[in-house]
Amino acid sequence: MALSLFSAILGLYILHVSLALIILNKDVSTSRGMLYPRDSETREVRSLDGMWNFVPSDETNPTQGIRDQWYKDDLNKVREVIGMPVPASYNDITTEQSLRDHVGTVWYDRKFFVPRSWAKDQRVWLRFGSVHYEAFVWVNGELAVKHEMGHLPFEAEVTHLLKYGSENRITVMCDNALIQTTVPQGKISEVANDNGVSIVQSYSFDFFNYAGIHRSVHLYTTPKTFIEEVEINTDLANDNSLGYVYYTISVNGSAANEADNALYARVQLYNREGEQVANATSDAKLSGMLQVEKVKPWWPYLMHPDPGYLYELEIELHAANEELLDVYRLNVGIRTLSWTNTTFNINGKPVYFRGFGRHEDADVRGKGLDYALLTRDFNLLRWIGANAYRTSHYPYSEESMQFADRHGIMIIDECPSVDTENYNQALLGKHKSSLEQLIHRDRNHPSVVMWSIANEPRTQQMNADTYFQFVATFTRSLDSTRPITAAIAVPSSEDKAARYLDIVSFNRYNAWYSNPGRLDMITKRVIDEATAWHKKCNKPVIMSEYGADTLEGLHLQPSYVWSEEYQTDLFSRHFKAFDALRRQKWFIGEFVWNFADFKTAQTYTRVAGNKKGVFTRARQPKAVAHLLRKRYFALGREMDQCSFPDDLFTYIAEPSESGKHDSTDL
Ligand code: GCB
Repeated sequence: MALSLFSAILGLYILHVSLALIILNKDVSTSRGMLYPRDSETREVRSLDGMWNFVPSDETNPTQGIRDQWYKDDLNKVREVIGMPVPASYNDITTEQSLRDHVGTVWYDRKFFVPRSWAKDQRVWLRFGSVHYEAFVWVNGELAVKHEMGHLPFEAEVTHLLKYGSENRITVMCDNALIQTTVPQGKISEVANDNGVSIVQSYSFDFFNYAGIHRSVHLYTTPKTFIEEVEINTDLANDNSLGYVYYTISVNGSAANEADNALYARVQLYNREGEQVANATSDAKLSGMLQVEKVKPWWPYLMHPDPGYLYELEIELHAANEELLDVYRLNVGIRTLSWTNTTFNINGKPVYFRGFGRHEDADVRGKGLDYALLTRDFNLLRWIGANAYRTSHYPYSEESMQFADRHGIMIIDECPSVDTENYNQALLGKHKSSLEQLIHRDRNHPSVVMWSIANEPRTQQMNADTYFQFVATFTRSLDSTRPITAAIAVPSSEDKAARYLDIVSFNRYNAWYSNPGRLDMITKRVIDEATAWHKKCNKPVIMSEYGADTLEGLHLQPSYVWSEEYQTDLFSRHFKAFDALRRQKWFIGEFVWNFADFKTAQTYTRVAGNKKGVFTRARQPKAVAHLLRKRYFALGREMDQCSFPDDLFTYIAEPSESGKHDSTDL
């Protein structure tokens, strides 16, 4: 009897545990609208960037502001406020450790006017480029919108919340807490300190959990009936001389007069000179196709003399009586992507990626959008001859995606899932939602050539198989025109997820985390690991991270860990492996970790952050940058016949008799 009771309890326990481990593939809500705010003859955009009032909540009382309704009045009536720039992370703006490391909620508010003319016959929208991690927004004391997920935009119609003749107030509560069901994951605990306890946020990912209003805040108007979504797909034919632009438009609202509800769109495409090269009138479903003769395809940097060619698509929405309702313009690059189990092709031509993992990170502003920094970064990418980067480890600003389109830099677009583990139902829902929001935001960018569904997920763990099958299938269902990858760090023999990818990317730190100092233990290991991945999955393979922390100005000969010489030697041993792998054809790219030094959480392995940058945090080259530049241009010349910049080589001596075979002539 006792035994059977015991087995019954055991049975129930096993059932309970296995139920907890079952993950179901549930639907997630989909985002709407969110076109990048642009002025037009029917729309007006206003920026709310600038100085806002700011106050952190007490860490031990993060919901006090909600309970006490701080949003009902000016923040300076409830607490003493300080000035805080928007956009910026708040962490490094003051001199206070308590704000740098603050865990939980902080509050922002500011006042603004909207012109009286906005009251008439139109709608007003409030849009945030990103707030990390969770945001609650009130306008004049009323809740306007809530959003969870850093690095992605959100918006709400606020027409009914605004005062058109007097001053308005906007209040934002931002929560940076990361737990096991947020993307990315983290843990919050209470740890004893000298005076009691502290709330401590921990996370395993290797970048500082900057928070705040990271990107621009816009108010913009649309007509009552307006273009809410645009989806573009492109194709090429006749040896890339004929281009096709397929468009689908969604409308929000209906025409004033029922009879006029059969809306249609007139769509025109302009080249860089502003000449119209194609036009079309949509069908009643508001979709259609434009055909472009003598098309200029979108090519990556150094793959063509005129990379990043963009057309402008002008969309006019009309009522059946021809009344013009709305106008929206966006840039379009015409290109094709295709892939096999050994290649990745753009416009039918195989691509070899030479790029970087990066971060949105800078002194003082943290992850805040900064056009000066963005421009400098793209100048450096061009200087060094890179043709790609991965948005490790979260979506980057929409403005940076526009830069990438224009400069012909290919983007592996990553969602914010880093070090994913302890797979659970709530996490899956948010992970899928992050991809849905990302794809919705970025699907029209020609620069986006691949989706990365995770960085270093713990894919050896139980449930990783089902979990990633769901995530990959979901991603593909949203966009089948781009391949899917993930940057994996578990050994190929233990991984359970790569089979669901189209392209396998792996991260490995030979002669750094494993066998530090052993430059003689790189080349073969890289070749062996890439080969093992290809053998296991029969897919193209990328090395998505390799590198060494390097303290600028530290020179040691013979090379020694942390010195500029060591980083240079370590890269060179990787280049040797990559060249051997390139001969195998299925090896399609090399990505350095990292573009620039960046801030991390405090730990004894980091000296003021991660120093694996090829550039310093101030965006100046370390010694290795010059080596990498020579390689990236050499690869560009070998594969795409690009020319060398005049200053690629410095004069050393007269070339030898054999002239062209001088060792510097790669
Ligand atoms: C990795 C991670 C990256 C880290 C890097 C490092 O594998 O993907 O986020 O910063 O290693 O330097 O440890």
